Amino acid sequence: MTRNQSAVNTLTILGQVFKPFLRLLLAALPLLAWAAPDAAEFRARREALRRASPGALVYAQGGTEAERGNIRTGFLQDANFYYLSGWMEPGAALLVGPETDVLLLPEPDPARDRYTGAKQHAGSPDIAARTGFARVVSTKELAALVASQPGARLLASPSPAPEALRAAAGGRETGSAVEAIHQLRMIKSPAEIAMVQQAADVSIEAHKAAWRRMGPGLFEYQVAASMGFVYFDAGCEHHAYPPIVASGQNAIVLHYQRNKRRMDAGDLLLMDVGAECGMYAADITRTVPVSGRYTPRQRELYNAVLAAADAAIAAAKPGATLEQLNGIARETLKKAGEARGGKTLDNYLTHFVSHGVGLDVHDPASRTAPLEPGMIVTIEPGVYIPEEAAGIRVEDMILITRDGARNMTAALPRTARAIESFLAARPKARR
Ligand SMILES: [Mn+2]
Repeated sequence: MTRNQSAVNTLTILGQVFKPFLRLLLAALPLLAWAAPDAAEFRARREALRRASPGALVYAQGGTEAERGNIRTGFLQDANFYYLSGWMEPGAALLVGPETDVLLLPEPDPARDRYTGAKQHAGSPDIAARTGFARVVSTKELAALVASQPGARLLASPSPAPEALRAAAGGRETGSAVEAIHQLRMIKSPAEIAMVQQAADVSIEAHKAAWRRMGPGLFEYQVAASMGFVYFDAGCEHHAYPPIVASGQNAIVLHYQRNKRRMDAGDLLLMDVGAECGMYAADITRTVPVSGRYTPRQRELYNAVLAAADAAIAAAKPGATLEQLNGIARETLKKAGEARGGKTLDNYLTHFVSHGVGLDVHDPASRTAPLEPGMIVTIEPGVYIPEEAAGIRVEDMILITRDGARNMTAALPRTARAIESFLAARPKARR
């Protein structure tokens, strides 16, 4: 799916909500499409990689598809290759050399195309304009291109080097280009920030749809289905990760994925669900009371987790580190109280509280390097207390700005009071 189509689909959702304004929104379409990364941005990323890897010849390989396509998952493009090329078709690769960039496209394959559609190749009309690469050649030319740069260091993504590069290198040593590409990916451009915000906004609507539907007697998979409907209906291509819809005791399992339990009145329901839209991921968690109101003890624990999230977000700014934010969240939980067994709540936070988000739901990020403007990370403290059958997590996505941080997912209610008000305002017959 092209980026333009994503914009159209977002407009479709908005259109349902604000039907009278649909015409006006459609008039704004070129503006929204313009927000996505364009050929000039992909070229600038390759230039940045060239500057970061002087004297190197970087080979980045895209995702490949099976002869008749990837039956279970569909085709998935490699994130590093996409970041440098913007190219969405299978079987491609690129070279970023000391002087020039080359896109390598597979030879035409009519037998495969019968299953997965026609692909562009080096001889396709206007291929330079379609790809944004001045030079587009067949993947068969890889060995000759590598041989033409005998003095260059060979670096590869993924690493260790794929078979195609090792064959073309003819015994020359190959290093990793992954770290250099990840360094670039850590800082999001304005176009990328807009893409992540779009995935976040659609995912927020998915969470709200779940809250409208959920209640005692419903199965976890039914809640997951309601959430997926919202983002697939909006044109998003994938779950950013398998939906985690965990009621009661299940919420103690951090990456619970069975989603088979029927929830009861009095349970908490943890939903860690996000969409991938136009290649960019969202990652959001809320924990809500199935019957509409938290018990006093649930509220106490929820408020402790929210306070930890708020403290970490308040400390997020350029120069701070994720290690520090993790420590602040833990310290807040420690002061907030104890579980029934007598241990302080920080003992029940069994994971790190942050990671990057972008093309991947766990995008490149450093725990120890200073945060910089343009980084997008999650803040997601939780407590998982088996003896109280309580698993609570609150996860937001924050953008590091010049002087602090902006919560990109603040539009989804976070406080116990705001969540209860939302649930109380639901229409009565809603399933
Ligand atoms: Mn996460």
